[in-house]
Amino acid sequence: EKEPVTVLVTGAAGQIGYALVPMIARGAMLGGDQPVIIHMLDVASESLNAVKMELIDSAFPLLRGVVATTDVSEACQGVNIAIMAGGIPRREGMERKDVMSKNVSIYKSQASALQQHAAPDCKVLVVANPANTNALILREFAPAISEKNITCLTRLDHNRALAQISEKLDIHVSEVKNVIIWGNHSSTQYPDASHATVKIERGEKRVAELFADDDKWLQTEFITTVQQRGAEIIKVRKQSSALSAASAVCDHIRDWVLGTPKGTWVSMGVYSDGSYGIPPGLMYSFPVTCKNGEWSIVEGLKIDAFSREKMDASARELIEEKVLANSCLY
Ligand code: NAX
Repeated sequence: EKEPVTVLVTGAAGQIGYALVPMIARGAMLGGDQPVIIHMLDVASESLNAVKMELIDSAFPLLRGVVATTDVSEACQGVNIAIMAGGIPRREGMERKDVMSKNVSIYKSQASALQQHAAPDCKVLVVANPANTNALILREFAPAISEKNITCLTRLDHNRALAQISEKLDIHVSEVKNVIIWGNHSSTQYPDASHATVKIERGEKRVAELFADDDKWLQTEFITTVQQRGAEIIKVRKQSSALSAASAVCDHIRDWVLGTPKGTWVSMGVYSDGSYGIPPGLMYSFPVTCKNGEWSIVEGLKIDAFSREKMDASARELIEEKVLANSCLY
């Protein structure tokens, strides 16, 4: 039998945490043959303990241990994978920027704890908003963790983009691939379908070709629907997305650890190396493929003027967030 993998979930008493921990314990993240130990951190100790009780009561065969704690060092001890969903979320009517300073201080201190106590090759996924900038803060205060091991979640946006195309074309979502979310996990993100394809009888067809009669849709409604989907869920549900976010977290880690299927890329927020003219030193969502536990940015895609402008706009917002975050630090 495989050695258990230790997965940390911060904010585990929150909505995403509650949806996520059973998925991890069922093998949706690391596979049905991979035992796991789940470490849960939250400041809400009573509801956190209740989650632990429910995990125990579920009698998950793959679950080899549960730690529920309000102590950051204990939570980070020996973790192989860290899902950082803890923080102060954005509520209806709140701007992302309002929540910046609270989250910056959380990510600064949790970065140090991870660097000190986690496994040296721990893979980190930041979910809590502002996700890209929280990840950047984490990177800055955990210099011992390789920058290749710090990412943020844009897979939910990626999945939403696949879903919109599948709904519009009335085909199954598994037949659509290679959309891209560029940039920030915010309303400036650029959902790009210009390289996306759908499966047809013998091979693949470009999504853009299928929309030849309605090519405006891909450049207008598709983009705004994906960008605004989070806000739409909040409006209808009175709470932000949780089950789809948890599922996207599992997709992100599974593909990172086990690899992306041949010919398929996914979107991940990663440290920019300057690819596609995006300033190095930003956490920016790119198309990536994963192999042997490492992601690499898909290079060489053609970028037209329409895309360029949108990609740069999101980069500009991330630079502004970075400046704002730095001003919150001292
Ligand atoms: P909740 O408010 O339900 O849960 C957050 C949890 O974090 C709470 O239980 C809270 O007690 C805990 N917490 C607060 N401070 C903490 C600290 N210092 N250490 C540990 N835990 C702490 O929010 P939820 O809906 O679960 O969302 C979690 C985060 O994900 C939010 O920041 C949210 O904005 C973000 N999201 C990011 C998404 C993405 O695609 N990147 C999509 C979904 C989600 O909106």
